[in-house]
Amino acid sequence: MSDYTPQPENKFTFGLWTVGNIGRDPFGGPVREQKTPADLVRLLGEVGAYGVNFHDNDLIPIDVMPSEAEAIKKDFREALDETGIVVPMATTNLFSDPIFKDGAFTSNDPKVRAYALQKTMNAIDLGVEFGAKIYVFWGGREGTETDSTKNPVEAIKRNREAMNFLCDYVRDQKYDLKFALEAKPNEPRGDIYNSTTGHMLAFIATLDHPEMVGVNPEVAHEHMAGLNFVHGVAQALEAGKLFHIDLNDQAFGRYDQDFRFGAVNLKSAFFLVKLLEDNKYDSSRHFDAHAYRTEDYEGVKDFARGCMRTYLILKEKAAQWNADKEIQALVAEINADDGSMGGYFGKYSSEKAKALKAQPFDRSAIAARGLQYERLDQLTVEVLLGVR
Ligand code: DIG
Ligand code: MN
Ligand code: MN
Repeated sequence: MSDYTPQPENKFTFGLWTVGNIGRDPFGGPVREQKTPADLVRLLGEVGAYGVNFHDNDLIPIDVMPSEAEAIKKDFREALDETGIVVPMATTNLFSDPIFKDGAFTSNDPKVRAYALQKTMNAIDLGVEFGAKIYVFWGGREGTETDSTKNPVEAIKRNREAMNFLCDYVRDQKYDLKFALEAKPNEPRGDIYNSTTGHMLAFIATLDHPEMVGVNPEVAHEHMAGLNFVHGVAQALEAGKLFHIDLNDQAFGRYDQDFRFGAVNLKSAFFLVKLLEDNKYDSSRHFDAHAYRTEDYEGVKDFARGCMRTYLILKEKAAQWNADKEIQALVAEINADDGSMGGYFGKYSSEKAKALKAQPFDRSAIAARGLQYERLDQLTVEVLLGVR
């Protein structure tokens, strides 16, 4: 049994906006004082995080004077040096300023679309300055409240044009940087384009440089769409496109709750950790979440520690599941193969097709087999409940 202390190799990261969330919601103002980026880095150092991520304006407020920006960056750099915290990912805030009220890259106003490209290029420069290797795009305002306002085909083309331009910017600058696209079905817009990780994977395939672009799936966002998050992540992994991941939790059928990792759906969190660890996922484990509005900064630290502890406990449970003799015997039985069908799989041939069309099958005998999934799932639940 480990003591669940986070280690650098876990690559646990938090955004400045997560532990720096001051508790505003649509029905109430702040409940915590705003901390500086440097102080948030120190808080993350105290709880044992590996890295910190930021939107451009989390670090440098949008209208700050250049001299103040330099002072903020200096303080931030000092805190990074002091704590050893690194910056694996950066992103652009293309959703807070009123100019983005109707989107950024998909806005109907070409001035907004052009400004969004300028802001993103500057934000990419800032992220690279602090060592970011992954750049996330979350198009929070790229959507509509009514489809009378925008041709959805045109919106896709505008999104693609922006992505292609920015991929070429990164290539032109010779930055060692990859893009990770983050989907969300709605909120703050009534509907957001490229609403799930699956949509993003399809969109990436249409870009000029798809090799530079992957996905950043978020638990809460796929749950908002009523989807099995583990299956979406598995599809991204299998396609070699899981460049980053936003871990948190979310009750189905709710607004974006961004709860502490594992706070709601422990079983799906377990299967997610098992998938990531079994597949030796090696990028950041980013907790894009925030503490309850009820908390002070000690509670924020409890939140951050809880995210990391729950991940490490579930990582240990996954190893236990993989080593459990009764479970593994069942898994072997479920996947038993007498080799008799082997000649029909793999690459197609007309001989295979001809032979398979002649192959007799005793459907009722095959269907009569009991698969023991109830037993396997109960054993899984008992691993999670700590009684095995
Ligand atoms: C929200 O889930 C989004 C923004 O916070 C940010 O752009 C992205 C980075 O993880 N997640
Ligand atoms: Mn979210
Ligand atoms: Mn996110």
